[in-house]
Amino acid sequence: MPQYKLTYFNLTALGEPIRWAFKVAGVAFEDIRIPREEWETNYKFTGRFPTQQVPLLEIDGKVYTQSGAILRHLARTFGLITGNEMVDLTVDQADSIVIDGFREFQKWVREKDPTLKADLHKRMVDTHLPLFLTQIQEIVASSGGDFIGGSKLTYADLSVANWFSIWTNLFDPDLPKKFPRLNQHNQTVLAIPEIKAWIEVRPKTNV
Ligand SMILES: N[C@@H](CCC(=O)N[C@@H](CS)C(=O)NCC(=O)O)C(=O)O
Repeated sequence: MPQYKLTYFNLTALGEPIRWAFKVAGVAFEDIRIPREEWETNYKFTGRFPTQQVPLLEIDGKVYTQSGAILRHLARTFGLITGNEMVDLTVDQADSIVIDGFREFQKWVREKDPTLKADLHKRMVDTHLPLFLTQIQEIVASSGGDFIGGSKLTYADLSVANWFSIWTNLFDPDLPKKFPRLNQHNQTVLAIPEIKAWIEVRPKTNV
């Protein structure tokens, strides 16, 4: 088995579905967490980060960036895809919708002006989340099983459940009521023994 080292901030966000993939597969990895306040001074511009961003995964010392590429690589390696081309298209689609949601979330995170930040928060609650979550809920509801790809757990279940929890906590506590099928999906994924056990011991963070 290769040696895996994941470098990210002390956050869930883009790093957490990658951590969950390791946990579900029972594969050891080093979980390196950079203190956010030291990022720009001590890390970002050192040449160690090809895109000057995280997450970054080292596999036997070779560096890979891009959370989606990393997650899909692990999914193929650990069997977190269905193997059916058409079903996996739906799986990729759900994950890509979540990443569109991440980009809107990131605009809100980065905004410093309080008025503009409040406006971005409202747009997330009123416009972006309903649009994105309606699409994902339809995919889950028509999958024919508990998961996005039917009865098989895939990497997109990890990213969807992670972001559904984050968005419920930070944007709209009514998401579980508004999206009952996605809430059920969230509960199913969070109850997977390896994920449940990890959530109990993982560092406590706001995001
Ligand atoms: N497309 C990249 C986006 C990575 C990204 O936006 N990372 C953020 C943290 S979530 C980051 O490194 N922020 C610090 C910076 O840009 O200086 C991916 O999916 O990995």
